[in-house]
This record gives sequence, structure tokens and C-alpha cells, in this order.
Amino acid sequence: RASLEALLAEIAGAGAPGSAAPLVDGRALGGERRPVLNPADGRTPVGEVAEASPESADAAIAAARAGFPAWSAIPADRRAAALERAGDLLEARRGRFLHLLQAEAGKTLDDALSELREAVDFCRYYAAQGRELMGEPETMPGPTGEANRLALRGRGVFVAISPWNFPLAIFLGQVAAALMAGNAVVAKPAEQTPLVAAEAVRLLHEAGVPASALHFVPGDGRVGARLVENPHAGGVVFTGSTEVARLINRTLAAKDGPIVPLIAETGGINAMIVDATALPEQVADDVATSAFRSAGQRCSALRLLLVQEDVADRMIEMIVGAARELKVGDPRDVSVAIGPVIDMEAKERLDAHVARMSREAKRVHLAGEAPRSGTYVAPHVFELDRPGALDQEVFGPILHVARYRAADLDRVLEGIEATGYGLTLGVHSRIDATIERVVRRLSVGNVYVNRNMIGAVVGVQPFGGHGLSGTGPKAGGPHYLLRFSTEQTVTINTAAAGGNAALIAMEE
Ligand code: UN1
Repeated sequence: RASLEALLAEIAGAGAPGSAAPLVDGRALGGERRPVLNPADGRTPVGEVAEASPESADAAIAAARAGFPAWSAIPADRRAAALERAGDLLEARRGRFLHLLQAEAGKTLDDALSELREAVDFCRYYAAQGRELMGEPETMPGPTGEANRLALRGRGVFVAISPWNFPLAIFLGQVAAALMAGNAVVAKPAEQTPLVAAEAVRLLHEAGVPASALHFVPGDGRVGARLVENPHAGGVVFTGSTEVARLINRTLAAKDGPIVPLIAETGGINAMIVDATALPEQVADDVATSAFRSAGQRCSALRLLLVQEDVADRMIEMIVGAARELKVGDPRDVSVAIGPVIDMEAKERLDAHVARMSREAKRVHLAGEAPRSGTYVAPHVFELDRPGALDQEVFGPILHVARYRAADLDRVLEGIEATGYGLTLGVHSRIDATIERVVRRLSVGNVYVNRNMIGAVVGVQPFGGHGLSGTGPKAGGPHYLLRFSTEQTVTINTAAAGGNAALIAMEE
């Protein structure tokens, strides 16, 4: 309790207005200015952003291009050290970051704390991975008279485009990985959340990332498009909607010049399968957490619950009970579990879905309560007459439920597969064979067995999906940095006299 009060005081003391502007070579550029408003009421200013013009986006790429050789020449362990310092600074200044996460993104204290934790973890994890992968080149076995080595290097300019739902952790995760791999970076935060991202950029510079290696261009999709279209963008990392990932993919494919990678992490129609052997209390708790916490605004969140009909009534009743325990309201109130959705547009989209489901669903099991003013959306539980009736990602605290007969499990799995998404999946069962059958049948990135299905831990539960859910490799996993890098193989004839000796010595 004492430590909670100390934390709240730290946050309250770090509430100065935020500011964000295009930052190119460490210089703040002008741009169209607008206030950033607190999503909880859509009114209270949190700070101000100057949005990047198309010319600033071009200038950022040009500056990153110029900054790349020097940054990539810095030894990997020094790049790693800068990221580790950034992680330490994030912890030291937690009050400021927690304030911005709450005020700009509407996060509850719990969500803000776990996001800060994740951001720190990304810095440290990619630093550790980078020391291992990008340090000494790997020596490859070969015939005598020949030396072979394989080294990883940065690709050049990497464009990082991040979402508003994890405006610190995913923003920093992308940037840290790209920097660690030796790239110069141009980062575009989500238009809803530029302030916390700008604060993170200033912190990275302070931690030792040169201004010439990291540039920042706040703005909307037009700025992102401009970056992606640039012939000197050497790679793109994107988290957001499937639709925008497709657009980026098409833009990259249509460009003349080098063929560059896209690392995309997108959405899902994430399902959970609950059979008759599952433990009801645990299911209720895990479903409520997975579907409603963070206001359902995680790409990992549960959207479609499939419950064996024999136990469905009791399960649904308990889930509704657990959902009723979750208070919706001002995220600064520590008793609140569900804060606002990100903006009025999101609320209107969700309200429209709720209205449609209220007419079309087979049953409305829960229409929860939320404050009327602001951008709050109450938890809802709708029963569908068939699972396929949910055919799009609904990014809010809305759960869809369908019943299945044990004999129809294969058809249920086919239905999940037919969505084309493959991000997260939950299974609750006490039968190992059932769990195995589900896991083997579905190509889903993250499967959670007998637990909730959000909050993947960096370095422990590498995160990311397949198909419509993204390209991989998984964030917070051992293969992520590889995709940000080029590989260079050097083969040396060690038997050759004279001239090569100097080269060979250099290798050693
Ligand atoms: C996202 O919502 O974009 O597992 C990613 C989780 C988070 C990742 C969510 N670590 O819920």
C-alpha cells in the first residue's frame, strides 16, 4: 500500500504537458500543430504534437541514410550498451512514462505498469540477443586452405510504424531491434499516441543512440505511406491492421530498386476452445482477463469462445459473473479494470457492432455498464448461432460465444482455420489428447493451454502470428533480429601467399 501511494505520487509529479515534433538529426522541425487529448474524456489536453510534413519524412530518410554507416560500424556490444542504458533510464523515470501511458493512451495502472515492464524487457532482450548474434562473426567449417565466416549487419534505413495500443512497448521494441541490428531508423508512432513515443526517442538519444541513427516523424497514415514509398527505405517493421500491412506490402512490391523485407504483426479473430473437462472457475477468470482487460484492445485478446454444449450454460454464467466484477471507468482510479477505448471513432465503431449484435445475436448474455460520457465501452457477451458469424476482428471488450458438440470438434477447428488468421488461441481441457489435437491442427502463432491468452512475456513467450496475422518472425524471440539484418559470407583462400596475410590477420 505504501509503495502504491509512492508510485501514484511519482506519476502525479510527472504530469507536465507532453510534446512531440519531427526530429531529424536531433533537430526539432515544425509541422501542423494539434493538441493531444486524453481519450477518457476526449477533451483534456495531454500535450501537443507538430505533425511531420511529407518533406520532413523525406528528410528523415535522407538523414538516416547518411547516419547508417557510422552507426553500423559501432561494435555490437556498444550498440547493446546504449539499449541497456535506455532500459535503465526507463525504469528510473517510470513516473513520467506511466503518466503518459495513462493520460495519452487511457491505460489502467496495471496495464501501464506491464507495458513499461515490456518496454524495458525489449531493450534488454534485444541487447542480449545482439551481443550474441552480431558480435563476432561466426566461423563456418570448410575445407583446409579456406576460411569462411558469416557476419550479420544492418540493412540500412529501417522504417518502424507502430500502433497506439502499445505506444511505448511496441514502439520501443521495433526501434530497439532495428537499431541493435545496426540499422538507422525512422520511427513513426501511431497518430493517437505521439507523446509517449517522443519521450522514448529523447530517452534513447540520451542513452547513447546518436541523433543521426534515430529519427522521428509523428503523423498519420500519409506520413507512413511517404516513408514506405521512399526508394531508400531498406526495410519496414509494422504492427497494426492486416489491411494496412497489405497496403505496405503492395507499395514495397511496386517499387523499383532493392527488394526489402516487411515484418508485420497484425490482428486476429482469436478463439478459445473450452471442453467439458475444463475447470469452470479457471475458465471464467481466464476468459474475462483475455476478452475484457485492456478494454480488449490487444491483438492477442480473445474474440470467439467455443464451448462444449454440455457445460455451456454454466460456463457462460460464470464468465458473465467474472465480467461483472470488472469496473469500467477512469483509468487513474486503481479499482478500475477497464479504461476507455482509444478515441471516439473506435467507440462509435464498437457501439455500432454492439447495436448490430444486439439485434442479430442468438442471445445477449451480458450488456455491461460503463460511464455514459467519454469513450467507454462496456463489456458485452453475445452468443452466435454459428461461430462463422464472426468474420472480422472486433477490437474492444466484446466477447462472442458459440456452442459446439464434442463430435464436431474437427469442424470447429476447420472454422477457426478458415478465418485465415493465426495469432493466438486458447485451449481449456484436462485431456492431453484433445490439447494435442487442437495444437497440431491449427497454424496459430501463440497457443495458451489452461490459462489466459494475453500478455506474452519477452524472451519467454515469443509473440506473433501467421497468415492474415502477420509475417513473423516473432517479437521478443530469438529470430527477430535476423530479419532486420543482412548476412555477409566472407570466404578467404588462406593458402594464397603474401597479399592475403593482412586480411587473414584482420579476421583474427
Ligand atoms: C498487440 O496487441 O499488438 O501478448 C500485441 C500480448 C502482448 C502483445 C500484444 N504482449 O498481449
